[in-house]
Amino acid sequence: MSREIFDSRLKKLQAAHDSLLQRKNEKEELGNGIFDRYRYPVLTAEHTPLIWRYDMNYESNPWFMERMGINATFNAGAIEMNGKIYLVARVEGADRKSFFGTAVSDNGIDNFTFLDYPILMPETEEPDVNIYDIRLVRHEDGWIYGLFCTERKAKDAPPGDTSSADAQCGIARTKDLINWERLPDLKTPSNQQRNCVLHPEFVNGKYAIYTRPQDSFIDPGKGGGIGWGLLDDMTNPVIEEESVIERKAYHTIKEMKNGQGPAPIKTAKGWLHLAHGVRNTAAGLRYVLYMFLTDLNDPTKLLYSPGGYFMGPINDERIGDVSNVLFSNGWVKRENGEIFIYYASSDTRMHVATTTEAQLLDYVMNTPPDGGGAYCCTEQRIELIKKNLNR
Ligand code: M1P
Repeated sequence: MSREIFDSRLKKLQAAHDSLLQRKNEKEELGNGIFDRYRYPVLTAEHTPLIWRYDMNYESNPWFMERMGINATFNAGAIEMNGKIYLVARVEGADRKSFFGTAVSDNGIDNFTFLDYPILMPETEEPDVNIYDIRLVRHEDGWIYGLFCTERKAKDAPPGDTSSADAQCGIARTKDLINWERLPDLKTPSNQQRNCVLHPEFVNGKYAIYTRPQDSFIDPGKGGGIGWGLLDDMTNPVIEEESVIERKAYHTIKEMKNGQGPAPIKTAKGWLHLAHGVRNTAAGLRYVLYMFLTDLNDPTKLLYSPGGYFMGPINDERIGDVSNVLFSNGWVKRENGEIFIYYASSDTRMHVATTTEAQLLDYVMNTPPDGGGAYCCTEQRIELIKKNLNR
């Protein structure tokens, strides 16, 4: 076979990939004053390197076929290092397995480029079947920790049950985002765990972890919200006592479940939290992002809890492998107070939204809390209308 097809496909695909990676992102006009969205996603399956997907040798791949497809890049942890922004994304292959791929950008808004090699996350004695949703935290002990979900087939699944799974919190640490040391999985009093996040500072001399206790793989059951527990040693991570600090609640955006997003950001007014809330609808689960603020000295003490969602899926964000989902497990506060929020839409792609600490504190402290019922919520709105008409 002539090399014509191979050469021409390679050239065209390389040009398309280069132009995708070099594309400038644009801030969407107007916005809501709380944050700015951007026109283009920052990571998609097409951003993954061609060398991850194609065999580039004519002898073994004369048609220049895609050998190992990538389905999606989403739910990325984020961190700033040496002035650059790193995203450690959940990269899902066509085989449904996820792995972590690290992409870097100078400005955090565009030109995210994956490092040549994904992270080959070391395993514990019990191999992971899937790993995803890493939260990166630079802890005051000097390590960068990655807490992620490790999923394995449920041990008690009856014969023929090929879907019951067990989710737990995997833990690894690094100094450079390249070399990772795997630590034992987190042990807690709960059956399963997802959305576990390390608090960046010691609390009363102990490590603190936000948890999300759940009875089974999808349904948190009596695991009533975002939990919290303390532990002495990350190399023997055991939480003896787990308490729920941010509850799911009837007829709210977190009616069915909620989960801590990235690690909270320390501000002068308290710890600023980004989380996801899930409600059920006739069309399936709807995931939105919401915020709350907790006490600097006691991160379990809720200070402000704005009602409703901070960010919900719009336009193309609504569509993907798991539609109607926004999910965030990464954000970065820069020295100048700017905050870059990295969020995934519909389990398919990554976006950025930019804002500042001052804007988010204003939002959190001045948005009315959930009124609990239609009458009270209408009263809250009438109060706003009156204020505007009488100004
Ligand atoms: O599909 C939506 C999300 O579902 C899970 O989140 P949670 O545990 O809160 O339900 C996770 O699998 C997450 O990766 C996914 O984006």
